[in-house]
Amino acid sequence: MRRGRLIAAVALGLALVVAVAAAVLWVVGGREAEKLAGAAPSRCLAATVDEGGAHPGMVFVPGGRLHMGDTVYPEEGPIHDVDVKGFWIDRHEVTNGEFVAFVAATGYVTVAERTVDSAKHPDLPPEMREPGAVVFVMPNKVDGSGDISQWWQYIPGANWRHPGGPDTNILGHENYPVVAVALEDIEAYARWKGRSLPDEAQWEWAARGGDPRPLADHEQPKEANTWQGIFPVLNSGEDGFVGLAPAGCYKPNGYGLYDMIGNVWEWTTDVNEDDKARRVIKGGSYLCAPNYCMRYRAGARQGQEADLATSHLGFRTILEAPGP
Ligand SMILES: [Ca+2]
Ligand SMILES: [Ca+2]
Repeated sequence: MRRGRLIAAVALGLALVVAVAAAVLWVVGGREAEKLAGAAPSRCLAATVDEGGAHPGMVFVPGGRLHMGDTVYPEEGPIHDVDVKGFWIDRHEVTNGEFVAFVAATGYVTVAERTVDSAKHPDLPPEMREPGAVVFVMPNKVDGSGDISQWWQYIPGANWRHPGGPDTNILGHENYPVVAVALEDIEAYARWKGRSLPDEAQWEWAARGGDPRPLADHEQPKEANTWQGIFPVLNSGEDGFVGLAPAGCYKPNGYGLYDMIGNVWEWTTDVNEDDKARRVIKGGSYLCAPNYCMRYRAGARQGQEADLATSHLGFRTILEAPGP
């Protein structure tokens, strides 16, 4: 009996702690939303006037046969056929404004805001156990391109609210894509929205914009936020943005989807064949240049640790529902 009471008391105590923590997080999330609401509007987001329809903010992509893959890097081939059913997909990369609404409503804390699980990562150096994210920091010069730590830094305190590190924030950037989100975070977001995440074939099919085949020329696209110049030391910003752009600054593809190529890489649910702890990401980012990462193509792909938040990676959601 006494033991039962003790367990009940402990359970009640734990429930109270969780409730208080949730309330605090909800308030913090709410404040973040208030601050964002008062921030100066970001530019672009070309399709702010949504035409409505069954699923506002989403576009229906009809089904078809995708010639999946490409021929630039070995991991893209061989090109093979995949049948894809029709589905809805977000017109834009998910923005900071959309993510803050999720956090304000749920009190969700992202992976990059939590202490790293030492059981999962026993070999990490102490500085990488602090909550944080990997951030691109442009170097003045580099010694070859083999050592990516010359431009990627793990910065404690970097997360979706502070994408460049603790001294940065997202005020005025509500239309920019949210970054520094791990797979677990975006799964939670998609659940909250009643949606799911694209697999690689769905994402690639949507990115092709109605053309089932990879483009024959592998030129750097003009209508996408990529890197012009010599990565990582010289970026002319010819496309209008040296860093991230707000969502929807470039022409949409054939389905009316913005920034499938470039701006931020986007998560898919496909497990990477070479490392099961990784998922496939697609589309390349504002850091992709002809001399380093020609992955500004629908068929390009890269593996990414599922629990590592980075400053060039975001996402969009899908909805498997009947078309209009
Ligand atoms: Ca650019
Ligand atoms: Ca993108």
